[in-house]
Amino acid sequence: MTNGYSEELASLGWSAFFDDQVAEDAASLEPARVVAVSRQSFEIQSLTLRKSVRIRDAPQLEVRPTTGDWLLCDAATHDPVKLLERKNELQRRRSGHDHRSQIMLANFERIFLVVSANQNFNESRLERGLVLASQSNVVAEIVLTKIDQCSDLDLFRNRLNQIPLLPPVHEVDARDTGSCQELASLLHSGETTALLGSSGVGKSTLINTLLGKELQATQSVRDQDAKGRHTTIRRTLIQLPSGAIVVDNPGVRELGILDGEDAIAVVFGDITEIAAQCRFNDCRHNAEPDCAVRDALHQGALAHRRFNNYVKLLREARPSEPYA
Ligand SMILES: Nc1nc2c(ncn2[C@@H]2O[C@H](COP(=O)(O)OP(=O)(O)O)[C@@H](O)[C@H]2O)c(=O)[nH]1
Ligand SMILES: [Mg+2]
Ligand SMILES: [Zn+2]
Repeated sequence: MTNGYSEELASLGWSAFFDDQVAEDAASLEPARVVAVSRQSFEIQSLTLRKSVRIRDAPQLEVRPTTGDWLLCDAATHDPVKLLERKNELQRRRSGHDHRSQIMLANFERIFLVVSANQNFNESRLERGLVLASQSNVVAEIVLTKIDQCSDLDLFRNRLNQIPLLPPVHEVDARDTGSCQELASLLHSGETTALLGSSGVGKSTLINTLLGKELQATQSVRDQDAKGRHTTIRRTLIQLPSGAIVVDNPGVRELGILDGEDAIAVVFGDITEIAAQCRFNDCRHNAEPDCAVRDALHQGALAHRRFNNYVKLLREARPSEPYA
């Protein structure tokens, strides 16, 4: 235990969960957070320094560190000696048949699902993000950007309202500080928030606005072009003046789901509930008699799009199924 750890360490995200993992006799060890990861190295930040460590210079680590990890380092040499147990992880399924997962981020408190109020808006992608958030045991909030460019905001509000069990929505012009004030007030010192959303929706813009300066490169997308270029290559923890930590992520479209069946059941709780009324408890909602889900689809109580996405995500979540 680090004897009543400091507020400074807490502002990096340290908490009792990590403190409890430090042995009594570990005075010679210093906690450091992994703030960025690239192919062959990672960057750590402790109370005393920030430095880059090559993977091959950290042979004592059994697991490859990911952004957000906490390490214990030798207080004299600053070499990482131990990776602490993660509070949670954001994992994605790699494409292909090998159904492996990749850990993108560890130890975070919240996900902002960023979507834009334009033709890029997509309910199914949003639901995918909600499953990822539920799978990593954090609350999600939705950030609807580009409201300043939108001539029919009610259209997007209605589309959002039609998604059952939706978390709170924050409408912003991501370029405007005043517009992002309410959002900023949600972010507390030491808490880590991951931004997820397709390329071009305004994640980097939002981070710059919260920071009050241009740190993240933003891209000039032609808004008619659904595909943006990837400006954000590395995931880096960024500390705001308030002490809150934010981290940019690649597009949610690319984030495959693996082993997320429980999370899917939660996010699609409305379907889970309807399915409980089917005559057979292993009903596949295809051609079985007395299928409550098909009834709900026929009556319009359940949207076809939502049901199709539910089926698609469930199939993807099963490791035995290949995923393109
Ligand atoms: N008008 C307007 N433009 C925005 C807003 N958010 C982002 N943009 C613009 O959209 C483009 C893409 O933003 P960027 O932050 O790079 O998207 P990212 O790929 O999600 O990081 C940039 O040209 C931004 O200036 C917004 O709320 N309103
Ligand atoms: Mg970006
Ligand atoms: Zn059924």
